[in-house]
Amino acid sequence: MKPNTAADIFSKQSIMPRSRSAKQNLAASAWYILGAGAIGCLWAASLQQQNIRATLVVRDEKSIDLYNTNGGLSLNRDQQTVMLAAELVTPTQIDQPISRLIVATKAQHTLEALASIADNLADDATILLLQNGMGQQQAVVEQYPSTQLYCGISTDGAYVASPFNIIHAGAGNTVIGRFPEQLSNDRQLTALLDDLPNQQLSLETSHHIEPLLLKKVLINTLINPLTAVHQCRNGDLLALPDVYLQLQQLAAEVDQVTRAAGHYHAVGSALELAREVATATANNRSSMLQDRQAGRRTEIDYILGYFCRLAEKNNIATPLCDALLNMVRQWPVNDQA
Ligand code: KPL
Repeated sequence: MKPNTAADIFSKQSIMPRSRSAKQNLAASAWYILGAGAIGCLWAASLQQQNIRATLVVRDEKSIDLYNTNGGLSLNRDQQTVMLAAELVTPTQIDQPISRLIVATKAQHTLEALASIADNLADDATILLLQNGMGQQQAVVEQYPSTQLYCGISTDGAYVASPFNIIHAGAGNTVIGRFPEQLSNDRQLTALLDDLPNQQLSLETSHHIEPLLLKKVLINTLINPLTAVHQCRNGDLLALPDVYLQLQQLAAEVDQVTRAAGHYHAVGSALELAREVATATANNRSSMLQDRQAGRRTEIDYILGYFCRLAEKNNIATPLCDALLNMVRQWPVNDQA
């Protein structure tokens, strides 16, 4: 499938003929997964354990070598380690239409990752985004308008101990819904859930995923940048008085933005939400702190950046948000990381 260019998005020609239907090919039951990080590998392993075919799409042959050296994909859950034989391909090795796709990359890599497999993507493919952040969902809808987009919000705690060795440290749950939510359909949502690893992971569906996405991005906006700046665990945001003051200020700015944008009734008080999650995940190192410490590019533009853009649109001054955004953007990035 050819992605829409910006010009296409605003023209009528963006409605593409359905040349390759998911129902017409045998690959329909296989999931392809973009992003071989903790969540991508956790889902690949969980699908595999439930006898649903899953193929991880990796960037290059180097990743395939790493996988072979590891002897497969290892998943540690409940103090037990299982070794699974996942299928791995690079984008150029894909020789079948992709009708089901999970995207578990960092938010900022979504469009680039989709572009790498776009030639194989069925026009009516089902795409499930398992990511943090806001902004990328709309971009996918605009660039791939004939696909069926779903988003999952997960509280599963998983990390990569070393390449292709995944620890599922905290069993959470994942809520999945159609994006945009006006297109939500009972039958399709139930059918989707049946084809996901619902025996290995705790999965739920919702017809109203948008407020949940907003809440999640709000929580990440409060917790991730401050833990990354102060290099502290989530619980320290509440325990360290100077840091807690900043959390309060940040929450006050975010509340002003959600009020002005008409989202406050859906998400509620930012400070309350952040306090709840920081308490429940007190011992966690946030994903942004992990990215900073590993020299990876952070998802700041899709987390705090989302609120800064919303603030600007609504003429709200957000000095702490802006300062944090600039600070995090300037951290050095090691592109090999
Ligand atoms: O989602 C998270 C993250 O670190 O990205 C939270 C909820 C803050 C848990 O650490």
